[in-house]
Amino acid sequence: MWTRRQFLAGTAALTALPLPLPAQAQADSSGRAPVVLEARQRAMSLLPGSTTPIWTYGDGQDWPPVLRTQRGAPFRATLTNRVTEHTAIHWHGIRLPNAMDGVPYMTQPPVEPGQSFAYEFAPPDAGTFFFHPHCNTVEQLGRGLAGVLIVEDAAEERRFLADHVVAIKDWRLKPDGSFDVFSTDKGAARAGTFGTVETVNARPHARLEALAHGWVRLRVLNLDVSRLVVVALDGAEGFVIATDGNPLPPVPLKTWRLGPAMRVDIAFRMPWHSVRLQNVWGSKPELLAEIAFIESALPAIGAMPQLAASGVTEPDFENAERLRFDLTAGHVSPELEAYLRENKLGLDALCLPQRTFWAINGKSWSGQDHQLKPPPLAELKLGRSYIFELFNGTPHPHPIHLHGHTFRVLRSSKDEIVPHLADTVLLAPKERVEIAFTADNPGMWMMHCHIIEHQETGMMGYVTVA
Ligand SMILES: [Cu+2]
Repeated sequence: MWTRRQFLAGTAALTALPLPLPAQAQADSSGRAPVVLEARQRAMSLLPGSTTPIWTYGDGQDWPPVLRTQRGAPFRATLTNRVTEHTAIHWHGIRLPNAMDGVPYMTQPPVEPGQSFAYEFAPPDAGTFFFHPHCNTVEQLGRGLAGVLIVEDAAEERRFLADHVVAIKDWRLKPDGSFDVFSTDKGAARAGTFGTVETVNARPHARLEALAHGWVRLRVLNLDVSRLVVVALDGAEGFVIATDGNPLPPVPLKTWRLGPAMRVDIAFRMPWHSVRLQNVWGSKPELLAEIAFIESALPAIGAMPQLAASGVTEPDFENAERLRFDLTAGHVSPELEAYLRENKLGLDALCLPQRTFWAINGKSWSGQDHQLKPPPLAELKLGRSYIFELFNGTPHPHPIHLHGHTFRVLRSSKDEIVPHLADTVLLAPKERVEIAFTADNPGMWMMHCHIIEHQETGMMGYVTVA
């Protein structure tokens, strides 16, 4: 299904794509070799004059690795673990069968060093997705274990002339290029422990190109474990065309907030001068990507390519059940205490029990792993629609991610919301947000903060759908 070159093409390539897709990308993958993903350590230069022993699924030259597949077609990938601890792959945002969701102990056994695990699913939605481990994530993702999964829709008639990945991720490095500690109590109990080296596509910023007058698509992904960015375009009129991979009618882009794990696809027509994608979160804009123009004979007319419609079922708002989830500071829940008592376990049976800083509905589920499973946050009925009312009662923002489902972000107590589909929603301090979805995917689905240290110190739970 994949040629080695396609897999290694990485992020820098200019994909000029009004052309038909290569035959192998359209073919059914059954009978073909699956994508080979080896999680292994490789040397990569992130700081001048030094190398860093990153963990990656790629070849260590380009980061992140980028896979492309077709909507509705079988996608197969074999993970082989060549690192020193167990791992797995969670396919973030993909509405897939529960057994393919990649949560160790919850949906599959952990993949021990030397072992392999075969993933297979047919992605039902086209768009910009990514994949990463769901165990000891602050370290495994911190070391670089992540990749981009682009799902294409063969029904989309016209493609963007330039289609670029812009992957934001910071690295916690010492001056010699080696990794610093991935988590600190100070960070975990507050807004997160931040990287020391900020990168886009593993460079200080991305340098991209596009033909003048052609339509450009930027697939912007926040793959960092902690950092929030607010993206804005300088030099062209941009449009938001997809959120977390899901299309929406183009909305003029002023600024767009991206918490960890969130994605936004931005379209613009390339002018005869360079365009800059910036992070305007701080006091002064920070360059994320510079898009240089290539002279062209393209006409200045022509409409923006349209994305194929989403296949997500609209919730039945009239009959939806409303459930409330409060995000707060944490403690060890009475249930967890009872479990420990019944099983004659000490607090040390919990991973890092002293580091339980966060909770959902008063329940903390902490630890780098999911071995000790509390009761679910909610038991959802298969086929029923739900409105989740999320409230952030803390002084820090939290991007909340629900597995296995794509929800509609309805309203916020703070901001005017552009209604959109998402798998992760960012809540500012004291913000109340409503999301709605149809619980149409059976299984046990994680719901957690994607500031990974918050997840691993308590802001994690799951819902069941049956
Ligand atoms: Cu959080």
